[in-house]
Amino acid sequence: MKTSLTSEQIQKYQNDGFLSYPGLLDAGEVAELKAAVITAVTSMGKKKVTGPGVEMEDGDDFYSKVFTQRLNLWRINETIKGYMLNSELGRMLCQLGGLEGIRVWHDQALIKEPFGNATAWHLDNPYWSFHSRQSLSIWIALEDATPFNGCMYFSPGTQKLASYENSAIGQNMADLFKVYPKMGEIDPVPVPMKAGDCSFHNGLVAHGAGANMTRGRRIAMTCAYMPEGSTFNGQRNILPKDYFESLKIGDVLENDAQNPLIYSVREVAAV
Ligand SMILES: O=C(O)CCC(=O)C(=O)O
Ligand SMILES: [Fe+2]
Repeated sequence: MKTSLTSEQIQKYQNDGFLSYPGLLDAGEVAELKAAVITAVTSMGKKKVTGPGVEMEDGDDFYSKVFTQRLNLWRINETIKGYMLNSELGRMLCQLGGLEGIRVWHDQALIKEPFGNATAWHLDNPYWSFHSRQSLSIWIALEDATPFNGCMYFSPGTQKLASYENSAIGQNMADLFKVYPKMGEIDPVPVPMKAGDCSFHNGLVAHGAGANMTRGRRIAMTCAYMPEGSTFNGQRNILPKDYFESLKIGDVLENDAQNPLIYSVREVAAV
């Protein structure tokens, strides 16, 4: 895995709220991670989130046909864990976000199946159980992602216009721009990728993806990360029932079994 960043790339991420990063994985790594993702997703059947305490299942509704979404695969597959919790990747995420430490929020395989629905414009962080202007995600293409099969699109700089209001990933592509009309005045940038390329995006940048107009699968492995020290905002999102019920608003989210710390400047300094 390539984990080096230039100062230009960091600057670009901070201005635009996203960064296209070619060549994260080589061909051997793509094959290894893709096989692991397919095995893990297949083993879950219709269950969406690994582990006890979160009973979410796929249906036949519009959202279920945006992508096959399976979360927290790192818990059931050592190969996926090795990539998503990689400390060098963690260091890179901290450089991008200007952070001192980073935890996994959740990973997710996002497979836009043949003829799958488009992913409406949305923000990520408002869905989650903490609010942060610096949360971020990696989106790794395990098959080529093109404008035909549903590659990602980002609207540069929109993270600066966002609060924590959101719109659902529903049937209307543009609902987000009813909440944030100024975001709708910015030209979106498509980010086609070869297998092994990735993007990074801020949890408050506007993004979406087109429909899959092909008969092949668009397979992506993604992971959302939470800045160390983030606090509970009262939303459950995918927290297990018992853990959710034990939390009070304002508590620091520092449960290593739920949200492992993958990199911290302080821990490196202490070694
Ligand atoms: O893969 C997609 O279609 C959307 C992905 C996304 O919204 C995300 O990774 O935050
Ligand atoms: Fe998203």
